[in-house]
This record gives sequence, C-alpha cells and structure tokens, in this order.
Amino acid sequence: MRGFRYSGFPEGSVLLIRATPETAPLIGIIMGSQSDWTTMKHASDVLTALDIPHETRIVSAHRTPRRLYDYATQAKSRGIKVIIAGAGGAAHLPGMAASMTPLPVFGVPVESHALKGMDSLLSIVQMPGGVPVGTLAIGKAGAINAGLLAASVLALSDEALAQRLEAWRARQTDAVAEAPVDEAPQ
Ligand code: RP5
Repeated sequence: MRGFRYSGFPEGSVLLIRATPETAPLIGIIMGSQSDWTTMKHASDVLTALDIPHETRIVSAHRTPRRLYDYATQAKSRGIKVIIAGAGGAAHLPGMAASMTPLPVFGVPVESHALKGMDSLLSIVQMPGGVPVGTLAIGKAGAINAGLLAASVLALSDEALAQRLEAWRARQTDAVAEAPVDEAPQ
C-alpha cells in the first residue's frame, strides 16, 4: 500500500491506494484549473490511444501549492516517468513542478482569453538555465504533441510501445490525401 494525496479531496487528506504494475500510471498530466481540461484532454486522448497508463489531476501552483509540492515530490517514487503540465496566464505550474522533480516535464501553454496564450507560452518557455521545461505549442496542438513526446520518451525503453507509436504515425501519414478537395470530411 502506498499513500499519496489525491486531488479530488481537500488539501491535507490522504488516500491509501493499491497500485498494481498493470494499472500504475506512467505519465502524469497536471493542469492548473478545471478550465484547462478541454485543452489537456487532447494529451490524455493521445495516451489512451497509445494504451499508456496515465493519470490526470488539477494541481494549481497558486491555489493549491501544497498539492503541487506533494505531487511533484512524490511523482517519481510513485512510478511516474514523465509529467505533462498545462497552465494558462502566469503559467508557473510547469516550472514549479520541474523545480521539485528530476522527471522530464513538458509544458503546454493553455490559450488564455486576454492574450490568446502568448502569456502562457512566454511564462513556460522562458525558464532560466538550470531547470528545464520542454515547452510545446499553445493549445490543442501543444497538448497532442506533449502526449506524443511523452510517449516517445517511454518508447525508448518499451519496444511494444515504440511499434504502437510507429503505427500511429503511419496511420497519420496514410490519412493525408494527395490533392485537396472542395469539402474535406471533418
Ligand atoms: C491558471 O489560470 C490555469 O492554468 C488556467 O489556465 C487559468 C485560469 O484559471 P481559471 O480562472 O479558469 O480557474 O492557473
């Protein structure tokens, strides 16, 4: 049995769970707010399509700093290999998470209303030298690519996953038509 704080409960509560090798998450997707989920869901969808066990949590750097501390400091010992962190505005979540874990952290700038995600992008990408955050594109494309990038990291030591990833890219290639049409299927 392992104990860790679960984001569905108030801060300070501890949930004991039994993690099995089959279901233990390998990738943690965290986001600053429920409002980020429509973007971050795309990262989760990619991981699901590639059959990669992962978890999704709301972890706000400024609203739930203790939850962030617990998550980042315990992620590696819980078996997480890569963290994907999405945030918008003054998006300090990915950098703060990276400061407290040796795991690779990929940041997804969520598109903000005020500045269309430029604030999120610059907040995440401009990490001072020494604590890296791999920064993706703003919004949906960034979330999809964060999922693919995290998968490719795991695939370095998982041949079956490497083959699933290769098949996923081959399907993408096959889906590109030779010539454009007036009304393409959605
Ligand atoms: C950030 O503030 C979140 O990552 C989100 O993108 C943004 C707005 O949050 P809400 O006001 O919608 O909760 O912390």
